[in-house]
Amino acid sequence: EGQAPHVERKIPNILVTGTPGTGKTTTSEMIAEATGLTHVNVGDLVKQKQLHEGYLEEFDTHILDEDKLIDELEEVMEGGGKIVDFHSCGIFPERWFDLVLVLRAETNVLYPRMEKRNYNQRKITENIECEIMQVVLDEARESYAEEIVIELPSNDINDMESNVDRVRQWVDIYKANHS
Ligand code: DAT
Repeated sequence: EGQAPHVERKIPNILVTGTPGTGKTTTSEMIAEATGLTHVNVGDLVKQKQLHEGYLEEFDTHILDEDKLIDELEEVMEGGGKIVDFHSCGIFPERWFDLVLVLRAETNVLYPRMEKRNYNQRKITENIECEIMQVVLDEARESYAEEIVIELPSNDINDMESNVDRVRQWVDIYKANHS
C-alpha cells in the first residue's frame, strides 16, 4: 500500500477510466492530440491480440485474460507517455500511472449514448447502475493514491474541452518538473 516506488518518468502515463459511454476514447484521443502522448485503447488491444478467454454471450463481453494483458502492456508502459483507456482500473499495477482520470456522466446523457451503440437492454441497465453506484470511481480510489485520482464530469462538449485543457496543463507542469 501507499506510494509504489517507481523510476521517475520524464513523460507521464495517464489512465482514463469510467463506465462505458462516459467518453474515455473520445477524451483520450483529444488528450493525445493536445499533448503528443500516445492513446492506448485497451478494449481494442484485447480483441486484436486475443487477450481474452472467449466471449460471454449473455453479457456481450469478452472474458479478459488479465495476465496476458499485463504482460502485453508492461513494456509499452515503461517508456512513459501513454494514455491508457479502459473501463476497469483495478487490474493494472499501481506504479504504471501518474494520473488517473475517472470520467462521469449523468444517466440522461449516458442512456442515449449506449442506445446509439446498440447495446442490449441488459447491458445498458448494468452500465447505468454501475455509473449510479460509482463503481469505477470506488475501484480507482481503492487502487491508486488518492491525490492522483481525479473525477471529471463528461456530460457535454464543454466538459470535454475543459477536461482536455486541464490535463494538457497538468502534463506541461509534470514535464517541467521531470526534465
Ligand atoms: P467510452 O470510450 O467511455 O465508451 P466514447 O468516447 O466512445 O466513450 O463516447 C461514447 C459516445 O458519447 C461518443 O459518441 C461520444 C459521446 N460523448 C462522450 N463523452 C461526451 C461528452 N463529454 N460530450 C458529448 N458527447 C460525448
